[in-house]
Amino acid sequence: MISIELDFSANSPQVVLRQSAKATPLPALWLRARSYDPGQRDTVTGQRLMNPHQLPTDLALTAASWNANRTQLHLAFSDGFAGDFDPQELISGTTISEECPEPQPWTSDLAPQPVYAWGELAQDAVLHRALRDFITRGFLLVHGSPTQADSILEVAKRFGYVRDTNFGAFFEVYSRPGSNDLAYRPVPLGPHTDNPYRDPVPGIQILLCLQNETSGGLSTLVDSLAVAAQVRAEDPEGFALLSRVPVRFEYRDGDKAHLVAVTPLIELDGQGHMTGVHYSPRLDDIPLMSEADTRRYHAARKRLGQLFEDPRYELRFRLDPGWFMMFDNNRVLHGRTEFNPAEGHRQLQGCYIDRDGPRSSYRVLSRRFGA
Ligand SMILES: O=C(O)CCC(=O)C(=O)O
Repeated sequence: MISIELDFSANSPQVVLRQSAKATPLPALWLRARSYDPGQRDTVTGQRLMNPHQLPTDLALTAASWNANRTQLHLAFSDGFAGDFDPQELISGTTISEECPEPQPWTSDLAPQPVYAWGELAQDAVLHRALRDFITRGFLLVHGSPTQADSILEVAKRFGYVRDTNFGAFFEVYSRPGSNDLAYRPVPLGPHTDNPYRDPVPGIQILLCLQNETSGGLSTLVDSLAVAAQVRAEDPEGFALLSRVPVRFEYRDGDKAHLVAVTPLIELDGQGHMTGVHYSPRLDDIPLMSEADTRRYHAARKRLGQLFEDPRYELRFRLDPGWFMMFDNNRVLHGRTEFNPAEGHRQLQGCYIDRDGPRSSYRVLSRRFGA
């Protein structure tokens, strides 16, 4: 049970968050910035009309009281502001939340897999479920989608805003000699994340199959969260190195593009939680370290690479025309097996969208469904 209480035992009143025996005082500066008074925040957008950074550092509460049925707190502050506060809003503000479900790491035995029919995603209730799966699992498989020359853009717009790059708004994945990326040759592609040389890295990738007449070219997906958890358990020091040592990633395309980004292989968010990897062994250079650190780093990276290729972590499937896979480009590595272009055509189209699109739609739909 969590509640808000008032404490008058000191010189100035205190608002306290009570969780069983634990009492956490809520600082005056924190409270003052959370005011939803119409003079402090725009009533439509909820955006602040005042700048809390300018409040006096020694701001204090001067008075505090409940209304008759204890649904509102009336607080007065030493800068002269006084207003009403909703205790439930204060309680929810005490935890920093993205208001999205937590990731659920998976391995090759994932069941059921998040598979949806394109037509059904037009229903908001189905889309809401699919978005929840996408956020928890990091990928979706969808069948029955259109396969016209630019259908990928229609598909992408269902989930977010298309991210244009030097490859264009979308790119064609079929075999052509002399092309500007190994993805456009029939060679096998080990598990990787796309474009680690970009800043920011594309958040989400969609790969839509338009034609597939070959027996090879099977698609693979691997959850880096599951793999890295294993590496962390086996070698915590190695995991720490992978999340700390900056790696240089580079891509050149003649005089059209020269992209360079420097970032650790394991990606952590601002709160220290792992969100994914930057992983493309074709494109990375590690910095100069001592002999011992280089070996330690190498051992951890080698183990990570072994597990990325381990069938216990991998989903492997065939994309037929009308199927697409959409995946978090940092969390879920993708790859494909070799194929023989002499067997027939294999054509995929790909594009990128930012990570925030599906999360935004999920929150909007959650509000609508009262979830
Ligand atoms: O051909 C495929 O299935 C995958 C291509 C790929 O990995 C990419 O475009 O990044």
